[in-house]
Amino acid sequence: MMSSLALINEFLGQPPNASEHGYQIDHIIEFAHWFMGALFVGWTFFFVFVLIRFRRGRHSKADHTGVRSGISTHLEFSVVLIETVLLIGFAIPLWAKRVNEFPPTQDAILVHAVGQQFNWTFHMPGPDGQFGRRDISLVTNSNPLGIDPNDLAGKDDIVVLGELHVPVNRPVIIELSSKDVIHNFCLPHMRIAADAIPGYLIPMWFKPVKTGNYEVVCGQLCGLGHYSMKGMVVVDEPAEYQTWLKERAELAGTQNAPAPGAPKTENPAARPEQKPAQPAPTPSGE
Ligand SMILES: [Cu+2]
Repeated sequence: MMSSLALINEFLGQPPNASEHGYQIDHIIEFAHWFMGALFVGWTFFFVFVLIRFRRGRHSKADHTGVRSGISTHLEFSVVLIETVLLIGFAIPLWAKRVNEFPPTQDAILVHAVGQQFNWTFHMPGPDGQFGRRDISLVTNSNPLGIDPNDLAGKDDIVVLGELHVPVNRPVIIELSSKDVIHNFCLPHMRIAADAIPGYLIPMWFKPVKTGNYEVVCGQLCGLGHYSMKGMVVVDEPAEYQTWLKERAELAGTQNAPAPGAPKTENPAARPEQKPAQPAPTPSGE
């Protein structure tokens, strides 16, 4: 339906859209480019007109007073008014809707995505639906997210490096954080991106409507290996997703079980008086 207008998006190199809201983003990009194109043509004609109309041969002497009518004041005021209406009436409310109105968490797939130089790690709550407590002081090579081994909620948690699976036609809420510098979780096919900032939990959401493999790129220059900071979001049919989830949960069950005979507290930082670094998983949209 928007195939002719969409040519400009193809020209700009936009990959095909795979999310529910994506066509709205495409539409605004198309609109903005065609609108700018019209302004460019209009101003070019005006420029040529002015070159001819005020040529030296016709006005050998400059007029220091210039235009005497109030038309330019009216025009400038109208431009300010129209832009104010566009910004306050449309742009800000639409943006607020996107970042404040999240789908209900019980219908959604909840994931934590943690950026670090130079990869993405995904954390899912496992069969119990609860994220285990995370503490930066518990981070080791085998526990990249610092999940507390003494927290029961974390026993079945699923941690995957680089590749996330989600089912098609279900909203996905991703809470972003970073272990080192500012990264950006950018999903071009889903028409969504958000920064991952150390010390913050930033929620974002989208609803995939097409199965397939979709690349995650880091959208912030985050260091020398930035170019290689890629991940993958695989959108599965619900049955395939359940299979993946089950495999991952079984793997997590064997990995997270405490080794027999291991000392109770290996890390002194895991003492109970340490305050939890993990807020409630419900995104508040701040
Ligand atoms: Cu990065």
